Amino acid sequence: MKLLKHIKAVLLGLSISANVFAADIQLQNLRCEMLVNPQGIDVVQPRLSWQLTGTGRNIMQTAYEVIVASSPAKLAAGQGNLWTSGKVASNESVMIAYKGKALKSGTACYWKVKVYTNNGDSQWSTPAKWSIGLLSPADWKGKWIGYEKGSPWDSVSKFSRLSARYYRKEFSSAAKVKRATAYISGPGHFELYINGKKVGNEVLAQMPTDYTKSVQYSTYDVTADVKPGKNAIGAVLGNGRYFTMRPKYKPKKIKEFGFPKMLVQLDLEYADGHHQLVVSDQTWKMTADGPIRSNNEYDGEEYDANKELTGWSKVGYNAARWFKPELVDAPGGKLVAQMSEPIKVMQSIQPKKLSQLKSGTWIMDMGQNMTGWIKIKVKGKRGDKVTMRFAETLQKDGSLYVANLRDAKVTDVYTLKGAAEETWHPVFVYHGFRYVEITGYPGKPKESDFTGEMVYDALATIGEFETSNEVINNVYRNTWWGVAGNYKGMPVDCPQRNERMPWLGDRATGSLGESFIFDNQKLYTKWLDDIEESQTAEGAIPDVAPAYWNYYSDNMTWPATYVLIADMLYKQFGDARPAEKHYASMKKWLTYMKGKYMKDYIVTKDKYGDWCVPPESPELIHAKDSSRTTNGQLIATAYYYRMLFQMKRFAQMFGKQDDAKEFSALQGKIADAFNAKFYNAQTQQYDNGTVTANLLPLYFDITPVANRKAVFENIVRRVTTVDNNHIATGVIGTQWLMRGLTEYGRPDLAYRIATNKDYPSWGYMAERGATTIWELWNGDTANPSMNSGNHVMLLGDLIVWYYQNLAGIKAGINQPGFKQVIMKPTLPDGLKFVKSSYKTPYGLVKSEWRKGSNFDWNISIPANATALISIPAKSAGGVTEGGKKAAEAEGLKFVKMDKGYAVYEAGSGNYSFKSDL
Ligand code: RAM
Repeated sequence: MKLLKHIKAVLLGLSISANVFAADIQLQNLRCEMLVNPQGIDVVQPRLSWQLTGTGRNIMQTAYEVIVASSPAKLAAGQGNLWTSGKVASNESVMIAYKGKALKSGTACYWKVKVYTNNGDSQWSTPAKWSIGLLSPADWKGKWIGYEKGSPWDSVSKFSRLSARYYRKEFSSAAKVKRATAYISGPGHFELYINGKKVGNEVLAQMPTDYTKSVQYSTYDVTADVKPGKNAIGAVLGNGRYFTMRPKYKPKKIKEFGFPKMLVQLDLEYADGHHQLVVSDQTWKMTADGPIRSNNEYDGEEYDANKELTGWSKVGYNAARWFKPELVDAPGGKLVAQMSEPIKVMQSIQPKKLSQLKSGTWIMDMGQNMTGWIKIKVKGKRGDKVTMRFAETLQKDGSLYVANLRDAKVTDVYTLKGAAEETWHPVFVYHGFRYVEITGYPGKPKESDFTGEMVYDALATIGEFETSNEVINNVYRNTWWGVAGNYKGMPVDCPQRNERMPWLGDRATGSLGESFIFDNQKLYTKWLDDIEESQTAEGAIPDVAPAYWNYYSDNMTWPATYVLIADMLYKQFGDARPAEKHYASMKKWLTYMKGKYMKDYIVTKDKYGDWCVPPESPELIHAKDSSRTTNGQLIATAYYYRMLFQMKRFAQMFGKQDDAKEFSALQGKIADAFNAKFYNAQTQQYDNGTVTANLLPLYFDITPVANRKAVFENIVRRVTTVDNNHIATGVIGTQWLMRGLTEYGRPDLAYRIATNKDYPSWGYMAERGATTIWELWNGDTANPSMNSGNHVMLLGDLIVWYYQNLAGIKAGINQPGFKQVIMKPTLPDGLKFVKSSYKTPYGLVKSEWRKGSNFDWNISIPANATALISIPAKSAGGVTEGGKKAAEAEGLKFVKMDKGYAVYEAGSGNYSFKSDL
């Protein structure tokens, strides 16, 4: 292969240097702001990333060259009229800041890159593209339009019902457009149409925010949709999180924004350079009397096909009965570009079973607790109504179990028009369900009449993980479904009941585990902005952000997620910008909590305790037995300490030495006060000795070195005796448990907890038929008032442990974003193999090991990254790579033997190790 390339190059008359084809360097996955196809972004110094691949080992980039041009032709000609970086000596290939000409609103940027390595150079990459949105409010020429009341058929009451609003306008395009760009902000939900065709393939747009603080807009390249001559543009607006007016329904709790509204700007650019704008204003027409009769995230969507407005977004539609929209106030927040991946239909699922419950009532099993909707095919008479209700489980008699949905009605209704065949799915709602009750279906429904569409943010799945243990594999699979389904432009706690709220605490450590499965960088970057926007002037951070529910309870543990996620984005994706951007707000929060609640260096305020520990009796939601629960002040103070540890690192990163010193000094005082108050020197335990009470100070390094062994032994004693080798922690303790047990030398105990199948355990959930993760350890028996079947908060650090400890894939702290990969697997007895891979910003890391009498380990390190590899081995001499002594292998450098591991530095490439255990 290499030889062939060589010959080809000679034939082409190129000069051959020994190096040029050695590694066959290819460039792939060009990204701007880590998005594959970013349109209309409002970052004026966007960051560019690329990945190198190549054969052989130890490939490091030595320099790069980037060209950014304002047209494809210029780029092809090598004219970087926006930016020509020149040859920059650097090994950085992730998030390189653009340093070219100032980028103006609407600019399209075409770019390519070429790299030089220690092992040959690449060709220029294939081109990639990004575009800039509307950077200043003055760029928006349109007006916010809407309709600030309900229609006669609506009911703005407890179960608020509002029909969707349809808007349209015709316009003429003088000639063929060179480029057409549509900008739209349509909170709660919108669908945009041009000439009868929906623009883009996302669903449930606009991304949810606190619209009084910021409101997002989306940008689409619609060049292909606009024709010379007459055109029509249209939009449909749904409620989403904007229209949440449910008078008399928890009025203090729910934040209301008003009726759906929109702002649209279509920019037509012609070959001669002139622009024509089509904008939202009172020349548009609207109606609320269309087919979507009602839409409400919790209650469902009702669609009457007899009300269809056939051709409404096409030229020539007769809109005589439509009326002029109102000019309305802007939502209030600043307009910002959508910078995270949109929500899409990500998977289609065929039902597993459809059976008749009683005459006219059918129950369908999707085989999977999923989020999204059902697309139906139906044939019947005009006026027939098909009703679908959704639930996670069934009752004994086979009917839906809806008690745990509280008062969410989760009911979709389709009224037939009587056509030969009708297909339909809702567009402005989603449900969390495994089972569907179907009534009113004309004739006998067949499974093939229904398709489940799984809907979540279009994040790539970037991790794979499989082991020899079935419980672990099942839990991992259930995690995938749970995490994916609870991404809805923000991480929500659950997708089914009348809640679906972005609770901070649920994702504290979970977000780190999730980042091994999904490319969630942009989603969590956006969420940090939501959290910052929800901060009060005094500095309080709520438990739910955006604060759609008003929960400013001033605890430490839920808001701590703000700081933990900034750290996650830095470590996992190498992005320090969020930590830097939010540093002042995070510090402000800590100052606020200290001023208000710290007495003698103890934080006196807590709200949730170790939320959802396994209770003493099966029907309980929360334990009442005080030997199971953990002191709230202990939790709050330990978390404050941990926050300071984190903030100290950020302060050092950003050159804020005074802050770092201050945080450090406060840590010392808190540790002293904490140990004085909670540590019992006699029993060598903290407070009442729960696993959480001992684990937090131990894992956070509050425990003095001299006491650590004893405290850990007490944790082990508690787990093995009182807790009978089972989990006894809730949302807080579980965040550190698996790593804590493993790092202090008892991976076997962590493994035991991870592989249990009986109560309480993750395996128990799977054993009881869960296909996601439950809100409660006793989710099968607890009171339904708070018992979701699809909550991810109890995962704690389980997924982190799967990847970091079992697969042994971890980001190097000094070279974050996996520029350096720390590879060190833990081998608990009983686990025979792990097969895992992870797409880091540099490329694919693989770890596949198998343990028999020997240890076999195949790994891959991407180009332009390095690794520190720890191979379980009796001695360095017994380690081979590719059949040869590892010390002699290309790309490897032996560092030391360390507690049963032979440690090597490695460059990129594929390695195949064997060692004797
Ligand atoms: C419930 C939810 C949520 C949790 C809060 C404290 O409403 O279970 O996940 O974070 O309580």
